[in-house]
Amino acid sequence: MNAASARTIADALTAIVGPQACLTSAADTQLFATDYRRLYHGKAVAVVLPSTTEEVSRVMAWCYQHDVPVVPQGGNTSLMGGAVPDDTGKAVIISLSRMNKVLAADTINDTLTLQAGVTLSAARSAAEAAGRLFPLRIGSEGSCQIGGNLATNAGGTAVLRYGNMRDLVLGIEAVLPDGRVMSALRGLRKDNTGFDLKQLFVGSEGTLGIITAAVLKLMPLPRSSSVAFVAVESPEAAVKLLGEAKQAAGQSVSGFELISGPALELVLDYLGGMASPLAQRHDWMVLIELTSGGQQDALEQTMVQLLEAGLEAGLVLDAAVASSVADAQAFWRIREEISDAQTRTGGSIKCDVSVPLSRIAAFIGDATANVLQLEPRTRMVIYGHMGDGNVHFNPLRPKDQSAAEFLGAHYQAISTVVDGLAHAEGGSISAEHGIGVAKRDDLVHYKSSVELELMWQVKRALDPKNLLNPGKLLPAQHHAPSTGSGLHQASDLP
Ligand code: FAD
Ligand code: 2HG
Ligand code: ZN
Repeated sequence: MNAASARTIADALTAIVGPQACLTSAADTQLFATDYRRLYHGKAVAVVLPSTTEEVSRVMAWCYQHDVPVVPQGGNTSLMGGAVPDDTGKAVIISLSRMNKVLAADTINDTLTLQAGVTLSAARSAAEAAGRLFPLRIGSEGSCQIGGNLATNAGGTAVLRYGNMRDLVLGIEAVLPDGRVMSALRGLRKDNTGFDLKQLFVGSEGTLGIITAAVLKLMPLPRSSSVAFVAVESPEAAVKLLGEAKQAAGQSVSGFELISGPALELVLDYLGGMASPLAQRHDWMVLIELTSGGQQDALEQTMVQLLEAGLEAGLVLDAAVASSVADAQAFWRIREEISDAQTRTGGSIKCDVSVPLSRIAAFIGDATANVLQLEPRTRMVIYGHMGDGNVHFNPLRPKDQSAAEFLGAHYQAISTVVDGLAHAEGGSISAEHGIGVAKRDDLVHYKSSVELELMWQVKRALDPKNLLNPGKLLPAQHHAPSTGSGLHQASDLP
C-alpha cells in the first residue's frame, strides 16, 4: 500500500476526533515530539487527542489499515526517549491527556477505576478523597499519567512497602494495534481463568497496545508517619540499617532512600535557599520513612530507637527527625528534586540499575572506582530506592566541563562499565525507567537470546506490522521483523 499523505492522515483522523483534537502544525506538534529532558527531537505527522476508547480504537484501526506508525504518549515524562517518535515525521502521536476521568472509587472493593490519562497526582487525590491511599509515589506525579505508569511499570519511593505498578493493578482496558479493544477492566484479586493478559501490557512501553483504562488497588490511608534524614557511615552501613529498620518496624518501613554527598550538594544548589537537614557535610545519607495505621507516638518512638541503636552500632553518624509535616515535606522535596537538578545541570549519565540488596554496597564501590578512574573529577550523583536494591547511579559532569564534552568523552564507557558491573552482580540495567530508545540496543548484551526471541514473538503476535511505538524497547538487530515501518531512532545521546 502507498504511504498515506500527511493531508489524508489529517483528514481521516480529524473526522474521528474532531478538528480541535487533531494537531498538525509543527508549532503544535513539536512539544509532543520532544522528550522531557530535551534530548530526543522527533517529528510527528499529527498529534491526536481522543477522549474515548472508541475514538482510540477507530484511530488505531485507520492507522493500521494505512500502515501509519503510532506512538502512544501519556505525560511525556519518560527518561528513556520512549514516548516520542523518531525524526522521519511519519508517525502519529496518540496523547491520552483528554482521557482524564476518574470513573469510580469503590471503598468496599478498595479499587479505583479510571481512564488512562488521569495524572498520578489526580489519582492519588481521588483515592484520598475516598479516604484511601493509592501508594505509587514518583517525582513526576503532577504530569505522568496512569497509562504511562502502567506502560513503564513505574516504581518510585514507596515500592518497598507497596510494590510497583505491576503489583497495584487489577484490571486493564487496552486498544490493540489493529483497533480491537481488549477489555479486562475487572477489579478481582483472584482470577485464574488463563493467561494474565493485562500484565502483558504492564512494562510493554506502548509497544503492544494503548492502555485506555485501569482498575487500581487502594490501600488504607496511614494515620501516622515519621521521617528522618540520616547520615550513615557508608552504603554498607545503609544496608545494615535497612535490615535493622525492617526488624524493628516491619511493614511500616515505607521509604528507604539513599543520597550521596554530591547528590545533596547538587539539589541544594538547585533549590537555592534550602538547607541540609544535617549540620555537617556527609558522604552518604538515607531518608527513612515509617508509616502505620497506629499511634503517632509509638511510631516516632520506633524511629528514635532505631536511630539510637544505629548510632551505638556505628552505622548512623547523625540524624534529623522531622518534627512537623512541613519538615517531612522538606526532607522529601530534597530527595525528589535530585532528578530535575540533574536535568537542569546537564551532562548526567543515567544508569537506573538494580542489584540484589546483598550486593548493592559492593556494586556502588566498584562502579564508583571505575568511573573515577575514567574521569576523577566526575560528581558521583548516586541516589535512589535502596530498599528495592535500585540505585540511580548517575555520574555527572565536572563543574568546569561542558555536558557535550563530558558525554562525548565518557557516555559510552561509563554506561558500559556501570551496566556491566550491575549485570555481573546479577542485576538489571533498567530497574524502573524502562528501555525506550536510550537502552534499546544495549539489551542484546543483558538478556538471553531466548528472552529476546520470545519478546519479539509476542510483539509480532500483537503487532505484526511493527506499527506501534516502533524502534522502542525491542533491539532491532535481534529478530526484527522484515515488515514494518523502517523507522530509525533519534541520534542524540541519552
Ligand atoms: P510517557 O513518558 O508519556 O510514556 C512512557 C512510555 O509509556 C512510552 O513508551 C509511551 O509510549 C508509553 N505510554 C504512555 N502512555 C501509554 C498508554 N496509555 N498506553 C500505552 N503506552 C503508553 N519513574 C519511576 O519509575 N520512578 C520514579 O521515581 C520516577 N521519578 C521521576 C522523576 C522525574 C522528575 C521524572 C521526569 C521522571 C521520573 N520517572 C520515574 C520516569 C517517568 O515519570 C515514569 O516512567 C512514568 O511512569 C511515565 O509516565 P508518563 O505518563 O509520563 O509516560
Ligand atoms: C527518582 O527516583 C527518579 O528520582 C528519577 O526515578 C531518577 O533522574 C533519575 O535518574
Ligand atoms: Zn527512581
